Amino acid sequence: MTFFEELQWRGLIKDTAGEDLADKLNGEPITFYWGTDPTADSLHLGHYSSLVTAKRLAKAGHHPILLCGGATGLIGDPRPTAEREIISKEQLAKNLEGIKAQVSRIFEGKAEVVNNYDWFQGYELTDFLRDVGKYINVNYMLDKDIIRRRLETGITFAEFTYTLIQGYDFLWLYENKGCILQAEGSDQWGNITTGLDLIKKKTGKDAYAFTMPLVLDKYGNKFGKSEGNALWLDRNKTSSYELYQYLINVDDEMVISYLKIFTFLTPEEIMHLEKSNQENPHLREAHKALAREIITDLHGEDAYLEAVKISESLFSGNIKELSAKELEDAFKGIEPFVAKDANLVDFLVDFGICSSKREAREFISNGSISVNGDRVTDLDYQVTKNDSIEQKYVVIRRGKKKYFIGKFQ
Ligand code: 545
Repeated sequence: MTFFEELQWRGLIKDTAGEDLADKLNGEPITFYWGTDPTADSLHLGHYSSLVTAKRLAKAGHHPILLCGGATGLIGDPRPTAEREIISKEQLAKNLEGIKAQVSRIFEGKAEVVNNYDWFQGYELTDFLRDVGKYINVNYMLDKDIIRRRLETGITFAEFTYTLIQGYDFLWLYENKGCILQAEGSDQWGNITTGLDLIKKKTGKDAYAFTMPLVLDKYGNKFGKSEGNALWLDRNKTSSYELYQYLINVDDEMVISYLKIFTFLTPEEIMHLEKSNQENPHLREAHKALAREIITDLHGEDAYLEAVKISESLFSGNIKELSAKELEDAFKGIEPFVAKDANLVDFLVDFGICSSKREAREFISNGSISVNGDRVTDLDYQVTKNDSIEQKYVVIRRGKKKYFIGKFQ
């Protein structure tokens, strides 16, 4: 397989520009770019699919430029549905720092990171209209998919102009950094073609581009959301454990396509996992590999091992192996109840774990209750702060799967 064939095999190629794109990607190192706007302080798993493709190109020897949109972020890329809220300059500056650090870390410091504000700052409006505006026909802009979809509900002049700014970025990078290719998610095709068009009109040359399809789950929803919330690449926003839980539970019929998109495992390794997924699905080798590869790339190996440890301890009931910090990660998003020393029966009723004393006694007697991982069948058992984890947390399990966490004052 050539490098380009491998990209196709992984399902990473949707739209393309440049007749000899495959030769360019298979050949000598080229300079390419990928961009993002600082609309949030972290990227999420959806964005990671295209970032990891950029990293794949870099690993194949091509030179990456990662663009953070200090200028484009001031305007906002039009969404197909409605106008964006404008973001304050302070917030943008904060987000920009977060994103810059994040993308540069994912590239292990080996990518060139640029900010388009550097070439837009002080660019006279009249110069911009002469240099760029004069080359792009409004009729052509109106024909772009996203803009067409906004015509009914309306679009401001600012958002309408956005594509010229991104288009100019490509031209600027082409002329100043020898950047000949742009790679993005497929929603960016309209902006990419503006850039290709400008480059052609101003230099007479053809540049290259490709987009990646949007990553979906088996129901056709965007990949990377858990109960409606995005899974962030920032460890402080989404813990390694949360990421692990999401990845280990992705749909069986999708896991192989995710391995192709998100990991650097070789085609042979992936085909081996595909076989395992078909023949021994209960081993979940493909899911484990997916979680291991993504979390290690994003958070490092230690974080991955910790996520596995939390998951296994919760699963097997070895709660006492976990530190207070690990418990906080495991129960993130769940407000612990305020625990007090008490007899277990009262404790279960007071904190809504059982609906009545009668039910509590029944659950305890039939072995359905464990405290910090130990099954308790003694009706006189006392729950105490002294027996809690790091003098802080008590974890009650009811039945096989229901967990409750309390925090002592
Ligand atoms: C700006 C100037 C350029 C080139 C690109 C841009 C950004 C581009 C855009 N990209 C998306 C984005 O999302 C917000 C991130 C939140 C922190 O809007 N106009 O900035 C996404 N992008 C990655 C992929 C994407 C795209 O960062 O390309 O398709 C998602 O997978 O939506 O000169």
